[in-house]
Amino acid sequence: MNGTGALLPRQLVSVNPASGHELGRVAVTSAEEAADQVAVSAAAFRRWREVPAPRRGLLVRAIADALRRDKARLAALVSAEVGKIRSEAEGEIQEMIDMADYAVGLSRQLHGLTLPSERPGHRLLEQWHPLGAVLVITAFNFPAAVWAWNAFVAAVCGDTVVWKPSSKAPLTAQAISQLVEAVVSERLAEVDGRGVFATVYSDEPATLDGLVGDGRLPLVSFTGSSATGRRVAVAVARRLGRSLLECSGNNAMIVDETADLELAAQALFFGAMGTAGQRCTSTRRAFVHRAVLPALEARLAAACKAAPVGDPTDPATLVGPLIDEAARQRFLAAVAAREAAGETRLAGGRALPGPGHFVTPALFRAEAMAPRHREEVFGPLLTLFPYDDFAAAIAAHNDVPQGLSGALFTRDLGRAERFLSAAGADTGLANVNTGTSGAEIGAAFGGEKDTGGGREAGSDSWKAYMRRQTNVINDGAALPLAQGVRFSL
Ligand code: UN1
Repeated sequence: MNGTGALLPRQLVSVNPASGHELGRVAVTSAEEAADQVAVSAAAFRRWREVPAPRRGLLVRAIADALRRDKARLAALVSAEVGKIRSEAEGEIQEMIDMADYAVGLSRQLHGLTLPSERPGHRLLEQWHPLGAVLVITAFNFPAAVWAWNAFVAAVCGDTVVWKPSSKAPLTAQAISQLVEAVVSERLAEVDGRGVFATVYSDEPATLDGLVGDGRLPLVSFTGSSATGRRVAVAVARRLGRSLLECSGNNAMIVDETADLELAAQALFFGAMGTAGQRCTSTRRAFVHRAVLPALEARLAAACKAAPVGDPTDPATLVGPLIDEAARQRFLAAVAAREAAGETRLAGGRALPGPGHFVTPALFRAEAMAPRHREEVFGPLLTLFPYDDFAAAIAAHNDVPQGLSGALFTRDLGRAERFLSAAGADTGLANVNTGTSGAEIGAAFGGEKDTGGGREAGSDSWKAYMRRQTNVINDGAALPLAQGVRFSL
């Protein structure tokens, strides 16, 4: 209550995880306002779906231009709000730009099919129509790019987008939303994009429940933990909506005895410690052939000990802070559990004093997988396991509930093929001689099992944002029925 007795809206407080300082606040969208926004987005959809797709692409192209102009400012904000080092924060805005460029091209390629009919004078078609207003829920670790994966594709497909960003990164979402709003109003004469993009800011479960249960949102795209993703999927399924899930990862790399160890070490170091280990594609487990384990272990331990941890705006820093104190405590608990279980700590795993939620990159060696290795840890932690048999290494690689990304370093062609075969990695992304994280947008991104099965970004991921319609056209003078059925007057 303020002095006049009126209720002030609650605010999301954005805190710089490196300094602990408040960066700013954003008013929480109430459940009623969120429902009103859905109504506005659903109404805007009815207009937007009739704008020709290549014209819709023009709006996304203008947004890409604005992002290019504003890249440095937005990257600085991502860095301040979620603690990414400068190069990764710039990479995140670049990922948005790449996605926008991709979507512009896609706006002229939303192709259907023609199929032969069994009936004389008939033709079968398949075409793709816009779906509706789409809810996009994103996480703190990619506070900008994951929205772009969804929003730009959805927009060229003729959908409108309601964004529910992470409550830990509201300022990034606000800056992007303002940039988009400015472009939409500048371009009104060219293309009417009013109501195509909207944002609701909330950390209130009732608002989230209201949105995911709202039948006016035919698709819910969710990025976050498997636990929350499961709840979202159930709520959306109850109303027979569609969900597109990008949930947890717990990714592994296999390094065999023929591998280029220097490249493998670099890929493991970036995969495990980059973004302070807070990617869903981060590498948490490495199965290393026993013959090369000592050499790789020494190389990685040295890298972890030398890794500059600290202020993400310092160009020398490689490992910034964890997002908040709760995240740091979870990381330290995972380290403690590994020590208690008798794993060998080769480097790091300690909290650093001072403001900010910093930890040193943790490297462990364990003899074999245990239940603790099947849970996702969101922080800079890598466990090395020795292996003797390649088939057993693939089995261990797959022996987790999650199924996002996997990697193999080898010079053996047969093993590379085996890893990518039906009996190989069970992950949505599987790489040879490159790491688990850092996917390009041109291909489909997503994973299996508890990761949720969704695919976003490139390839044919756009089909998730459209409805398929099968058409039969008869240009003949008769009405033959399929399967030879006779039924005439
Ligand atoms: C995520 O961590 O949520 O492949 C997405 C990558 C990035 C996307 C990660 N392009 O690591």
